[in-house]
Amino acid sequence: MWETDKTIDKAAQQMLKITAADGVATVWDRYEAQQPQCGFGSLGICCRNCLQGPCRINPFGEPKRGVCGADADTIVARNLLRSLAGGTAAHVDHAYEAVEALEKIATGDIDYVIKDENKLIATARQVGIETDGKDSKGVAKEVAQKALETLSGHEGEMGWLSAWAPKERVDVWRQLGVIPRGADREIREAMHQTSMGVDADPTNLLLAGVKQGLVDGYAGLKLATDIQDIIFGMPQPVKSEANLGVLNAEYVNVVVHGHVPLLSEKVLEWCRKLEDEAKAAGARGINVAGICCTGNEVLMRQGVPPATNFLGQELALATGAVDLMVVDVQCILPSVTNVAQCYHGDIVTTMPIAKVPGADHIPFSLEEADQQAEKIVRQSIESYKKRGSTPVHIPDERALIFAGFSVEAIIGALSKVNAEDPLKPLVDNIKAGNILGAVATVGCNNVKVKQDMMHVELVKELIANNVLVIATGCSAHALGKAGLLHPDATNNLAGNGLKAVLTAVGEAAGLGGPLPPVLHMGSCVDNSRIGDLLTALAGYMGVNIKDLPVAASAPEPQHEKALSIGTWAVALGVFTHLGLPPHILGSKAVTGTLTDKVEDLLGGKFYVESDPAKAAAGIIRHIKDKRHALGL
Ligand code: NFS
Ligand code: SF4
Repeated sequence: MWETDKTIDKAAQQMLKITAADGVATVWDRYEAQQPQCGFGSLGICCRNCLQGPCRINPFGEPKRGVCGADADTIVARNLLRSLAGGTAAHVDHAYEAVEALEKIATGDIDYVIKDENKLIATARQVGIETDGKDSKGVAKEVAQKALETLSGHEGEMGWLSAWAPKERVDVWRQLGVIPRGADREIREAMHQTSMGVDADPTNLLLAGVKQGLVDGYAGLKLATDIQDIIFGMPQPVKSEANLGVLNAEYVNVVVHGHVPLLSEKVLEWCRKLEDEAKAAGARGINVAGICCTGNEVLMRQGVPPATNFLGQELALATGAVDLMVVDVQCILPSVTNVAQCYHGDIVTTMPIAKVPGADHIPFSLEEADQQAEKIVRQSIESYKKRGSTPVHIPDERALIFAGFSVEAIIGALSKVNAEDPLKPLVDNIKAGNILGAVATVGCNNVKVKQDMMHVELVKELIANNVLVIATGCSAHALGKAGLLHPDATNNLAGNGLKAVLTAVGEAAGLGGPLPPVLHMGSCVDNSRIGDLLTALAGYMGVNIKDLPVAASAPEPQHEKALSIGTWAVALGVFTHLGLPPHILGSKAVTGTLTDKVEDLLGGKFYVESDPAKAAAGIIRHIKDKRHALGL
């Protein structure tokens, strides 16, 4: 039963037996081969930022300083800031692609359109653009211009932040001197600040880290979500299914993997257009499934079923049923080509910065998006024809899920209970204690944790204690596979207070039953929706975000992006749980600041706990403390 030590996902367990029998290495095997992992790296006390190194600090004795004189605190803080800049750069680059698309839509030379004019107008007004008497392309052009200033401005306060952040927060950040200018300038500055012989002051480095968190939140997450909503439409509740059982042997199976919906939306469009060609090739049609966050994007807006999350990507290929996996950027294991070679299926990379040896590269551009998507889908049909006698093992595992809970969709459901004052039923129930509080579970899988276990165990405990959960990213995938994005989970697992509220809202919204106990809000960039919801709730209750009975959790964080998102959450004043420590434990000063002292400055802090029951207890204790402070 070794496979149950690696994952709680039944489909993944079945596939692991197959890869083991076939002698195909997966992420779990490579993790084992890495043992023991380097203790210096784990503690964050190695530095290779200059050619006099690499240097490492002995946590138990000498040496206490690197060749240049940097001590453990400096090295840990510097490494953390570099990681934060890495995660932030990924989100900001993603946002840039969406902004570039909006700009080109406005000037009329690409095959994308504006699907949500209301969001365009609302966004324009919020960032201070006069919209009266202008057509939507004119407004789009100005919005794109403002967005570009947020990305590349060299002075002043970041526009997207000023437009959206609560005033109380802006004052706190301004006092600390952490309000960012343009994103590119701040990311560049973090790289400079951490280079040899620049900043040695851990406090100053950590404050720069907070600034990266704000860049991530506003120029990454929020900007990407706003522009993607404008181009692809606002998510509305959808039903779908999750897990490898969504693959279908009788269809051409196309898997979209990566992060930016500019590619996946086009591929989906062409899969629908070329159905007949697939049928002519002997298939029953084309079946599209998603992995990682681009999977969340097309789930939220199009109902495309998610096949699996981060740790399952190789296992999807091992089914032998994936005819083509097309990827853009982020969270793509370089091993996917090996696994595909052992089984079946083409791996197609599309971005100039994300190539994988052994994959086919079809460069994707906004100008030729249609031609390229068409080419990719045609290639998937050709690949299907070559499937031949490859054994196909699709685990019969799929769970029904509901997704698409944008803030607008949640308010829409609540307005069925109280049309005049939609937030009132939610807030009244929080005040009355039927809902104890709310927790956002976000982020990745990490091979160091049994796949999905932390997400699922933590959330079961929270909902049993009447905590409403909202989820994004690979956390939402994990919870979906485990049945927690379905109304049955409300009936079977939620505490009585939470169950009663979700039932009342679900019935008023015409679902004929409760809402799920976990509301799927989208991809990792959609964490901005959580920020919007918290801002709205705090505003409605007349308190600050840091006073709300809420928390965030990345139960199985893996990517640098998860650290940047977490830092933004802490900067907002949110108590933020991590199921694994980042590589900072080699500095007591840095660890102590992030898990304790920072609370006095920002109202939020990190809380690290690897046991799901203890983590739930810690989060619930925090929520109860906040309720108490509010007199609830
Ligand atoms: Ni978020 Fe998404 Fe998943 Fe983690 Fe990777 S897919 S952007 S980084 S692993 S949640
Ligand atoms: Fe060593 Fe300092 Fe160079 Fe880092 S910057 S490698 S600690 S000499």
